[in-house]
Amino acid sequence: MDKSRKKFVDVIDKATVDGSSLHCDERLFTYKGILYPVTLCSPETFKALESFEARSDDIILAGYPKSGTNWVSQILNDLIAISEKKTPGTESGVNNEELEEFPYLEVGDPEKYERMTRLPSPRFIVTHLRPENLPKSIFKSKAKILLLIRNPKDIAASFYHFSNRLAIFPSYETWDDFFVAFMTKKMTWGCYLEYLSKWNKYADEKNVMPITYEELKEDPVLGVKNIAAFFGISLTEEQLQLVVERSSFQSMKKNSQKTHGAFGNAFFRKGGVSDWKNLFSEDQNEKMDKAFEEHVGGTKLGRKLKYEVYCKA
Ligand code: PPS
Repeated sequence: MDKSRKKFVDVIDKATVDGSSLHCDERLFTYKGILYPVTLCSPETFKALESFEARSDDIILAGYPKSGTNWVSQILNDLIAISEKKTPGTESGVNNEELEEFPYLEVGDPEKYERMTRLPSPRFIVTHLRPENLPKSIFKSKAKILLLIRNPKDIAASFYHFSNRLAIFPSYETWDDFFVAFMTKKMTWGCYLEYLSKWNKYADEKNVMPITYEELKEDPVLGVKNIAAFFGISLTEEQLQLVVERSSFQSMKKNSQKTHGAFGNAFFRKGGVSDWKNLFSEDQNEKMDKAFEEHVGGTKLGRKLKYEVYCKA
């Protein structure tokens, strides 16, 4: 296993073992009206999170589950290594294992925020949370937030398969069962369309840069360049190519056992656009089209997702 990924792999392995001894109904709990996995989050950690102190140079990636957060984390980790004059992919290019924290802000024990005060800058933080559930200091500090979004039909398709692979989430007997849960807001980390609508309020802020999974997939070179520019990281042509190559779906899938452990395959399933076409019925398409319009039609994030291109049958 990649030494720098030990914490990540340990947390996922343990959560999966703990989750498999629980009935589906016992795998989630509600905090402030949103469902979270009991094996990863807790009310105590959420309480402690309120007093988390963000720094202005924290590098934050916000994305709903299945939007490609592991992909963009790989890109950002390499960019941070480059900004520190380290070579991505070498032992000297990774953080000290002792200091490592599970990168998702809301996952872990309540003491993690105290430990995070000892991490050197820049700290890399990922979160699936909606903006109103993030600690106030994140917005006050003006830390830069890369907001990753993906078309809702592929999010649903990806989440369905993932839920049935990892016992962290409830499993679903059929796609139809999952679709009902997705549309009736019974999803872990909350309803995706509401997530988009909440983040819309921040989409114009100077320190928030929205990016779509689909644009990154279409032109990864441009995507990585834009991300680097947003965080003020300069890159040579050679470094750019290295970051793009190391974050390709093929490279990440090939490395997944080392970086994500025994469940690596589940994190890197298809890595494409439009897999939803294999699952959605005509009626489900209509329901999603209508709900999308109601929640984010005509908004900045709604337009950025190019629903007509990526979500029309
Ligand atoms: S998680 O579990 O919520 O953190 O999942 P997340 O990483 O956010 O999203 C998983 C989906 O992203 C795809 N993926 C990629 N796509 C393109 N390129 C790269 N490098 C890449 N890495 C991960 C992954 O395969 C999941 O999408 P699906 O559609 O299920 O394949």
